[in-house]
Amino acid sequence: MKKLDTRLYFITDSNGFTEEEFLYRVEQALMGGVTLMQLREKTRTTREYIELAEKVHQIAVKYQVPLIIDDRVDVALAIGAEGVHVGKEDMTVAMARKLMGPDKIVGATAKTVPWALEAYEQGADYLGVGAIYPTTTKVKTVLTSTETLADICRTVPIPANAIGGLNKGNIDILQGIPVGGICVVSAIMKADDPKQAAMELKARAEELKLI
Ligand code: TZP
Ligand code: MG
Repeated sequence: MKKLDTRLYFITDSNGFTEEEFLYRVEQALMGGVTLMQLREKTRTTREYIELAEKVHQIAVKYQVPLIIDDRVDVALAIGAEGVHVGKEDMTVAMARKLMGPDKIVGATAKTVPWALEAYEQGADYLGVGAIYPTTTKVKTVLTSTETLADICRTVPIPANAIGGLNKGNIDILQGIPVGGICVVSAIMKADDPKQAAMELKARAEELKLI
């Protein structure tokens, strides 16, 4: 598996799709050049989460893209995923790191510099910072200013990705901020053509020298 590349981080959302359509979209996104992927499921039972994660992981492995499991260290370990992402309501970064071991990816949400530093000190490999714009994805979050994002990116020596309402038409707001990359759900998941959407988003981010 390739090493951590946070440039175009795609977070999935299976809501509203049949499993077949969801898995098709996941594969299309990978074909479009996603560099890191997170399976994010909030309402499935453990068994359902694991079953879907196994299917998504099989696809991700084909494209050599690490799969991160949202919230659940147990699910990540059970399916041999490459990593886990934890927020303030999940187990601490330190616990996730201890359980996942030194070689797996542990990501964390951070909305302030102290919070980002704490996550880094506890062993996080990358941070997700946002929401930069209001989002239509179901999530408990508040807006994070681009000033705070920039402070975090300049303070913490791990990649910090911008997240929240980002798409190819508005990522220019990140110009000049040393982000690790961009994280999106809807811009790819809900696109008419997820492969095309991923390609265009990556091209735009490259054009703006964000990634
Ligand atoms: N955390 C902060 S905003 C967000 C998460 C998980 C959702 C981002 O989704 P979208 O559709 O890219 O706005
Ligand atoms: Mg969480």
